[in-house]
Amino acid sequence: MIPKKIKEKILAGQRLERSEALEIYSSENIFDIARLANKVAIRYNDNKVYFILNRHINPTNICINRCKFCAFSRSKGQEGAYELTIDEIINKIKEDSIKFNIPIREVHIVGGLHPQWQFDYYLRMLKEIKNNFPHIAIKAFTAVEIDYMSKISGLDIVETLSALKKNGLDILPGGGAEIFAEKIRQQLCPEKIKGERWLEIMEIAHNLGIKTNASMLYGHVESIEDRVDHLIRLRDLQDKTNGFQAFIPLAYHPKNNQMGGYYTSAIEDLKTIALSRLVLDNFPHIKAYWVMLGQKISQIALLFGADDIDGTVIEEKITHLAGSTSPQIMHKDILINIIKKTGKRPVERDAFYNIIEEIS
Ligand code: V47
Ligand code: SF4
Repeated sequence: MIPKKIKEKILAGQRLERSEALEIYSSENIFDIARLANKVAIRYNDNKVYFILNRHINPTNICINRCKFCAFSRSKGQEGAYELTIDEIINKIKEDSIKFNIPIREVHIVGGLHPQWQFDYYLRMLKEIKNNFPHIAIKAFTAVEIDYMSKISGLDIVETLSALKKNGLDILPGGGAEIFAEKIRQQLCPEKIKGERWLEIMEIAHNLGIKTNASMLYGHVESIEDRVDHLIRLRDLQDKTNGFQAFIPLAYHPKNNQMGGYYTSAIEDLKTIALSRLVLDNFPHIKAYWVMLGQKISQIALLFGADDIDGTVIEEKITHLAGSTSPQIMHKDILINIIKKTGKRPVERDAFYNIIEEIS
């Protein structure tokens, strides 16, 4: 049972303490948790659930970090390693409207930390995409990649982000946050930037007027306390900058990586979505990423506090290589149908959450 005092606090719109977040998560009454989180979601976004026509592109899987949970990355020269040319990237975006009949509005670009690529390559990539598709927003490069680009270019983070923005970068995705707790992070990804650095880069991006997302990789070796700590650190930064658009809990996938373990359970997925909605009282959107949650759990997540189901995606490697059984692509009519069946109102959005169309 969730104590009455905590329920009243949530209904009055008051901020939850760490201990209260833990109490909510430990409750076995998932229906109570759902009702509360759904009420909060409605307070922020009415009955709307957002989706976007987007496509993912991973320019290379060659990465010097080799995080232990990652099934996507390869070392240079290893079987399966690949590098896309800028023309190949442009062609992928072109084929979306023709082959799949999807006029995409956003590209989501993340990849490995390539040992040879120069900063200029990333700038040209953005510029060429913008020149060819001026109407498509570019959400690209995690804070981990931004830190790496700053190292290879010799520029500081402000200069690195400013150059990327000048060449077409619109938004930063939320990846690379994993879990901030240092002890766990060391087990997951010892080579990766620390949680503090991830937050610092996001703060700089926000101060430059670049909106970003945030994520949390959950369901591996972290504790519930680590999850709550992660959420509270994000909430603290959002209090300062108000630069985060959406939070995406990323369900751990255990296949073909060094860590192994288990898939997350449905209960864990739904509770984590709800807890995110309840703790992140200053985040406008909570995303139920269907690629990781699957079509059915992501649909139920829309009744557990999520107000966004991401998009068409079209091609996804990171989760599929780690054992996702979701399809690669989700067409607009299916997204609309999933949302409608929850009793919510589907809303097509752009990359900045401007409404394109409310579907009745
Ligand atoms: O940063 C890697 C995670 C992230 C695994 O901002 C894994 O709108 C689960 O960040 N199991 C990339 N997760 C995905 C991501 C994302 C996705 C959709 C939308 C947005 C957004 C961001 O995937 C990585 C890492 O945290 N990841 N391996 C795995 N085995
Ligand atoms: Fe590289 Fe990102 Fe995979 Fe880590 S999660 S190995 S940084 S591609």
